[in-house]
Amino acid sequence: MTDTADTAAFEAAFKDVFGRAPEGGWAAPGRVNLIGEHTDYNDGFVMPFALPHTTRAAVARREDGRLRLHSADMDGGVVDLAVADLAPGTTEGWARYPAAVLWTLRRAGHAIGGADIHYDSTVPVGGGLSSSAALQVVTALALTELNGVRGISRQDLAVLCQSSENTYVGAPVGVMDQTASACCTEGHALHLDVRGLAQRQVPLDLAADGLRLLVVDTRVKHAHADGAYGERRAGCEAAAAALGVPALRDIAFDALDDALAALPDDRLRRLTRHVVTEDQRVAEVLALCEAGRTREIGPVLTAGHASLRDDFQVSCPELDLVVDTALANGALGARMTGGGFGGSAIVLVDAEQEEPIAAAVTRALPQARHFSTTPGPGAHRLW
Ligand code: GAF
Repeated sequence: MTDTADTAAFEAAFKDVFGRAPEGGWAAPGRVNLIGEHTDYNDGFVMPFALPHTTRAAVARREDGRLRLHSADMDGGVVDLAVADLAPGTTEGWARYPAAVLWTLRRAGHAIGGADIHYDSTVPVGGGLSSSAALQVVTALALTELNGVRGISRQDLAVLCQSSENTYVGAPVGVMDQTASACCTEGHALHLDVRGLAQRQVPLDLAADGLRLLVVDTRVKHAHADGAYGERRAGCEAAAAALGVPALRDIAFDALDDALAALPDDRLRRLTRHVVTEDQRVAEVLALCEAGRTREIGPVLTAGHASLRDDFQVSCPELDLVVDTALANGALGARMTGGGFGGSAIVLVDAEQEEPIAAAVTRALPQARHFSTTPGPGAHRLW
C-alpha cells in the first residue's frame, strides 16, 4: 500500500483514535541511497532517491498544549505529552522522533502548539530505508503547513529534522535521509553537495534502459550499529583534523595517496580512503546517469560495497551474502545502502534477470524480503 491508497480509511482511523476529524493529511517517503555512503557527515556528496513507500500523518491542532501521538504500526496506544515539558531525554520509543521535531521547531522560534497525530507507514521499520526520517519529515511538514509557518524551505525542514535527531534523540546522523524524504522528486535521484546543500535532480528512468533496481531487506540489524556509526564519524573527524582540513571532503581524489601517507594509523587511513573514493564514485555515477549511461553504474555500485565492507567496515555477513549472490547470478552491480550493520542492499539488474536473481538471493538468505523500485515523490500534502 502507498499513500495513493484510500485516504478516507486513514481519516477514519484518525477519528477512531481521537474522536474528531483531522484537519489534513501528509505523506513523506523512505529512501534508498544509490551511491554516497557515510559521506554526508564528511561534507561530501550523496545521491539518494525516494521510495514509493511512505509514512502518513493525519493531524489536527489542539489548544491545550498537549501533543498526542498514535501509530497504527506501533503497540502502546496514544502517547500523550505536554508540549511545554518536551526536553531531550524525556521521551521514549518511536514518539521521540515527532516530539523532537516539535521541540526543535519551537526552539527555532516557530509558534506551534499541540496536536493530535495519527500515523501509518509502509516504510519497512529497521530496514535501513529511513523510516525514522520519513516520520520526522512528515511531522515537520504537517506542523509547519498547518500552523502557517512561512519562509522555511524543504531543505530547511530537513536540516531541522536532522538537528532534532542529533540533539533530542541523540543520534549523530548526517542530513542525507531527511533531505531525501523532504526534497526528492518522482523519477529522479537527488544529487546533494552536503557542503552548501546544493541540490541537483537527476533523471533516473531505469525501465527505459531495460533495468530494474531491487531492494533487498536482510531483516537483520546488528546490535552495535548505533555505537559503530558514531565511532566511524568520530574517526573521520579525527582523520580530517590530522590532515589539517575541515572535513574529508577537502581531500581531492588525486591527492589521496599523499593524505594516506600523512595519517598516523591504518584505521584512519581506511576511513579516509573510503570517504575520498566514495565521493569520487558519486561523481562517476552522476556523470553516467546524466549521460544516459545508467547501465554502466553497476560496477561503481559494487566498488562502493567493497569499500564499505573492507575499508569502512560497516557491512555484515548477511549484506555481503546478498551482494555476492546477486553478482554471482548476473546482477550488473550491488551494494549495501544506508548506515550498514544490517538493513538493505540494492541490486541493479537487467529487467529479464530480475526474477532469477531475486530467487537466488532468497535461496541464499530465506529471511530476506525484496521489492523492485523506482524513484517516487518527496514529502507532500494528501488532502
Ligand atoms: C544513516 C544516516 F542517517 C545518514 O545520515 C548517512 O550517514 C547514512 O547512514 C550513511 O550514508 O542512514
